[in-house]
Amino acid sequence: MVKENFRCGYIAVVGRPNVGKSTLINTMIGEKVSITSKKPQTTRNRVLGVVTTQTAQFVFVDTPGFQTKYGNALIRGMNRSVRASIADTDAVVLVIEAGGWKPADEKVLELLPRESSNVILAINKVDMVKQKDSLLPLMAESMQKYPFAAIVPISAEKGRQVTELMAEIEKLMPENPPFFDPDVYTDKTPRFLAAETIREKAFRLLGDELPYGIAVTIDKWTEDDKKAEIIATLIVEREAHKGIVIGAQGEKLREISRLARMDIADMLAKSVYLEVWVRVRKGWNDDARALKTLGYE
Ligand SMILES: Nc1nc2c(ncn2[C@@H]2O[C@H](COP(=O)(O)OP(=O)(O)OP(=O)(O)O)[C@@H](O)[C@H]2O)c(=O)[nH]1
Ligand SMILES: [Mg+2]
Repeated sequence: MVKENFRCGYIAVVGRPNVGKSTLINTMIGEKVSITSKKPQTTRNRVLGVVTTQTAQFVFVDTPGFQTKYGNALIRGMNRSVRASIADTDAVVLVIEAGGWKPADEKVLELLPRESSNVILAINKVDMVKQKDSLLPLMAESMQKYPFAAIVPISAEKGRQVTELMAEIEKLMPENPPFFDPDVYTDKTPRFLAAETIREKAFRLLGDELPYGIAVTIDKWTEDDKKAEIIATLIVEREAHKGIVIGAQGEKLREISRLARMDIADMLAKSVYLEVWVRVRKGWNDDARALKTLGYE
């Protein structure tokens, strides 16, 4: 039985790269639906994270960090998906960092509809701020920039004030019956989440330059009640990158696989055998057809 006044809506979480959008969504959902890393441009696809309470069902849309610098086909597609998410959702949470507004944050602000009363500002990473009283001027400054429906300082990582943020979001959501089953928490398949987990480990373990040229495909997936056997390929852009990903005596690749296997085993709640290969595909991130086969649209 659906309660009267039940609310359900789509909420886009937007912001420049690396402000903590995916971390925030994972914290709100209480499950890992979106990979995170210290490096910008971690998220590439729109990912839904669903959480159902007694009174509402939140359908969060994680978006790639909005890029203003340079654009290959992958980045252009990522930016398109940010714009589309803003247009298609009932509410928007704009995330910035407690350090203050940056030019790249202002660019995201420009994407928002002028008159909307459905935008909330989340000021993230407050755990990094020593002077807590610097938050009040930042909140006042933010109100001058846009008529936010609410401004909530949070720490996505530490889970601070996240319940308060969700209460503010709930106020903006329309009355609707739930769109998803209450035990659904994402629209992504275990296959997609496994590929993303491998990409996350590569992102985290490799140097600064390499991750942007990395993609992952799942080539084989067999599963029974107790175990899963997965064969995947890490795709790199250049021949020279192959050796870096593999590392001396295969050390790097082994560590990427080991960490990914543990997370995937957790996710599937069964034992996992994971084999990861490395292959070169030149210029995949600027090639429309390659992007499509890799699941980036
Ligand atoms: N100290 C601190 N770090 C945080 C907090 N939230 C996120 N981070 C860190 O910020 C980095 C970026 O987090 P992500 O969630 O990947 O950021 P994102 O906005 O999704 O980034 P893109 O997908 O690249 O646009 C990671 O290293 C997180 O651990 C927070 O509340 N406090
Ligand atoms: Mg992200």
